[in-house]
Amino acid sequence: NGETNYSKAVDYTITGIEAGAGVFKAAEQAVEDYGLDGWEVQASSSGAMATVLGEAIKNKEPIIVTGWSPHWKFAKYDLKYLEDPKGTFGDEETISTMVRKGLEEDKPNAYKVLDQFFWTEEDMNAVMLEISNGGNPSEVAANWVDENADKVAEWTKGAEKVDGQEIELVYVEWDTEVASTHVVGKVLEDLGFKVKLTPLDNAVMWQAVANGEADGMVAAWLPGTHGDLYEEYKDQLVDLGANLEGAKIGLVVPAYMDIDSIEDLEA
Ligand code: PBE
Repeated sequence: NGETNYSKAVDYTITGIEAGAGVFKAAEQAVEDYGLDGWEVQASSSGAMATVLGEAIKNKEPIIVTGWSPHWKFAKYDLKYLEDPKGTFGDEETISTMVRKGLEEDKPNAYKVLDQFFWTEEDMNAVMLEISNGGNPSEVAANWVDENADKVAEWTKGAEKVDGQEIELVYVEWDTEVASTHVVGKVLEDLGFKVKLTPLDNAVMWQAVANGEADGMVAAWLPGTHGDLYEEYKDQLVDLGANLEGAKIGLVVPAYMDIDSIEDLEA
């Protein structure tokens, strides 16, 4: 049947991203949970995954990727999540902000902005799409901040200007996090901070905030995607809560594939 052909046609391979990503680990768990013996989740990078997905779609070929939303790929291509009746990928998630202990005392104005930072999937999509179309992340973020003064005013409410105080935000080079981190970074810069944005691997990002090497991050996907890292570090971090709601991870395929569920895949 068609499903068998799809499994064979993709060579029993799920096109993954960085091995440290939560969605990569969840995909490996799905292989186990759904008894997909002989399947492989191929480690790659978010950028390479997006390129391979684009090429497959251009050629109308089948492909299964580790996916997440918000993400510009849903605006650019007609895609769908495979149903996950066993719940391996979890339900709706929030993206949360985590800062180091002591930040509130050391840099109260930065703390205030990070605490108040909250936007919507639509906001994030606008920034992500422009970056995916070749925009420079800093420039795209600066334009968004200029054009959304009302929203930014909510985030900076009660925060005072500073004079060159340093602040370091860490992130992973996932499209979502490139967008959010550059926007928050720009807002802090406009307040007078000297902002450093440092891309790291996922586990290292969590560790850097937990041990106080970095000031904070806006890239914690919870409760599922980064649940293991949150458990490991939550006592060493200050959890400032959600900065975006309605995020999701899962296995994603082009809509032209006649398959609906992970259960339709065959070992
Ligand atoms: N992601 C994007 C990350 C979180 C943000 C879904 C690729 C992950 O899987 O860890």
